[in-house]
Amino acid sequence: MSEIILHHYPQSPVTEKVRIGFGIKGLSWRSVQIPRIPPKPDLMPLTGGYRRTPVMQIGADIYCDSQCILREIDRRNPEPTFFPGGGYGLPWALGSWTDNTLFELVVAVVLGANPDALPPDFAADRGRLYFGPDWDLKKVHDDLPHTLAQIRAQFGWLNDRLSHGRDFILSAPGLPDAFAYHVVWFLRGRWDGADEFLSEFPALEAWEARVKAIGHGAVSDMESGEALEIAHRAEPETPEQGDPRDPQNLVPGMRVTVVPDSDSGDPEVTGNLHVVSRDVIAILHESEATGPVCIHFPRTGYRVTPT
Ligand SMILES: N[C@@H](CCC(=O)N[C@@H](CS)C(=O)NCC(=O)O)C(=O)O
Repeated sequence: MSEIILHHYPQSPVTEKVRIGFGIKGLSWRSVQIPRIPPKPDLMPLTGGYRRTPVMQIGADIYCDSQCILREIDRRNPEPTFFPGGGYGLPWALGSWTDNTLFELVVAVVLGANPDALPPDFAADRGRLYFGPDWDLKKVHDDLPHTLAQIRAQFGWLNDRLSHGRDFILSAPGLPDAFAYHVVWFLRGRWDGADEFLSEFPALEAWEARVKAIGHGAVSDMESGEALEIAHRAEPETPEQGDPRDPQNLVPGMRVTVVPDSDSGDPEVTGNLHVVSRDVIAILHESEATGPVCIHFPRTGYRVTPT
């Protein structure tokens, strides 16, 4: 069976969510380190131009976005469950809160606390990605008291959930823990004021230590060239799949573009639809370095447009 290869870099908070997911499942995986800002020449042939972090590769199947990665990991490794105590469905909605509302607030603190200390190319890249074409980190900085008030109230919800004899958000480690943990990990690791700010939330801090102890599974490094060779040697293993109820009338074979549905300036990925379903879509794409690959995306948060 093909190995799990994760393309990422250590500082990536969204990847920390996935790494904890791998830890919950007790997986062995290979780690390919990619650059923090474009160009990412050994990633682009695999993803067709999708530039975000992380990306998972299994043979010639490529999974873009942490939501898609965690869903696939759960499909391939149902035990231990990501949904202990029968907590199905709702964790994805919780993830929508942590990944959007809460993550954006924490990004504002991390980038806005001391914008002059950021490397200019990094500030320009992330400024555009997270705050739109009119990004202005000075304004983000000036708004920090408001931003922190928003985070404080929302961390209070998590602290409350964890304050009544609960070790994890559900009855055992699960997807909601990975979702909530990555924003706390991000703030803790990248903002000088975090230790003081988080000390208001003892139950959250105790839970944070428990989630950290789960770890990342068993990881070993791989060079990016080897990952490209693996994709080249493999064939995509995902069978074609259509969905007669698709609201956009998308069908396999259609040529489409896929792009994050936000004002982030992310590049579009173009290919022929291979899988259409309620939760994910996948396209076939080809490059000289990889041959044919099947690139998977979540439906939520992504816009699919026939060309
Ligand atoms: N919705 C995406 C968001 C991924 C994301 O924004 N990741 C950050 C890093 S934590 C990123 O891509 N930054 C720009 C980059 O790595 O080029 C997911 O859940 O995977």
